[in-house]
Amino acid sequence: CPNRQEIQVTLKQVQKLLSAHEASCLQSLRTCPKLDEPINGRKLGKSHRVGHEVHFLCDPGYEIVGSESRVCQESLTWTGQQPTCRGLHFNECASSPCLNGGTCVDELNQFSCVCAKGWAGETCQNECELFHNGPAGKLCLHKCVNTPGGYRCSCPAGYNVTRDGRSCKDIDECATRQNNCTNDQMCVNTYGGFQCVRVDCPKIPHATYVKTSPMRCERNPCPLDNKACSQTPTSFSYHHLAVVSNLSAPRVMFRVSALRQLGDTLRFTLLGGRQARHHFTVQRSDRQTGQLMLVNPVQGPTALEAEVEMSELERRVQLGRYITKITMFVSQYEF
Ligand SMILES: [Ca+2]
Repeated sequence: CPNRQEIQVTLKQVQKLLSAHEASCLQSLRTCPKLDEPINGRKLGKSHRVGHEVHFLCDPGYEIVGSESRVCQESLTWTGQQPTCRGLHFNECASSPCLNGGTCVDELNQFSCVCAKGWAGETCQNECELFHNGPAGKLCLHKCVNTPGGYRCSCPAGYNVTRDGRSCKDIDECATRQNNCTNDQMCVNTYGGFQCVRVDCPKIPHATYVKTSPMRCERNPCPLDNKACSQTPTSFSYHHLAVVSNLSAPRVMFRVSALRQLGDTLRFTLLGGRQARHHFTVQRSDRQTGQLMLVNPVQGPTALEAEVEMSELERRVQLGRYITKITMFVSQYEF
């Protein structure tokens, strides 16, 4: 008969065996979800237990797309992607990849396009449409024109395409004699064009004016006892500005200042009608200077006029009035 110690050893061994069996039994219960066979293919390996692997094969004439083998993981999910079997004679042209009337030619695992006249590129694409609002910004500042295999930018009349081929630069008609201004006119270059301007001195009762420079008129001396004459403006200055459309506001457009101050006070005022008041205001920037501010963006094409009056006073008595007329030519475009 075995003694008590021998029985205890045997029992321990049996216990060990049983727990190992239980563990492997439990492990075999842990499986991944069932996998389907691909259409036109087969699945090799039937076990869906953790750690086991299945393989996929495609029928002759088909190629596998996706994972060729997948393993059941501890998380009870399969590695990889469910594969499909794609016919070797898959038609790459099925998705109509050739644009703008191009003809698609199906080749092994690829396609090529025979483009219609005037188109080129891998898919006969229109570069203007493809890249017009790409991450690098607008392809062309103004307009994109599709060309075979590429594009070019075009600009409106009055502009040249810049060297980089994408932007537009105003042509200075005044500097290049591409203007038809007469001898008594002055040429003012504007964005996208030019203006011929002529300054005629104003005709005001009680005073006469004479042109002292192409853009300035000064009052002839008043008779000593003519108070009405001395109240009229001492001078008129004319200035022309060219700006693009929708210029951001507020911004300083022009400064008027006194070269030397005679009286004790200088006063700056905006003259003109409602239109001028809607777009402009006059502020003093220092003791001797007033500035014309644009307060609202202006949509072109248009021309705006503003008049700034500077008056000199000595103990509240007016010594002189100086009028500056500013004409602002606003372009049709924002460039
Ligand atoms: Ca111009």
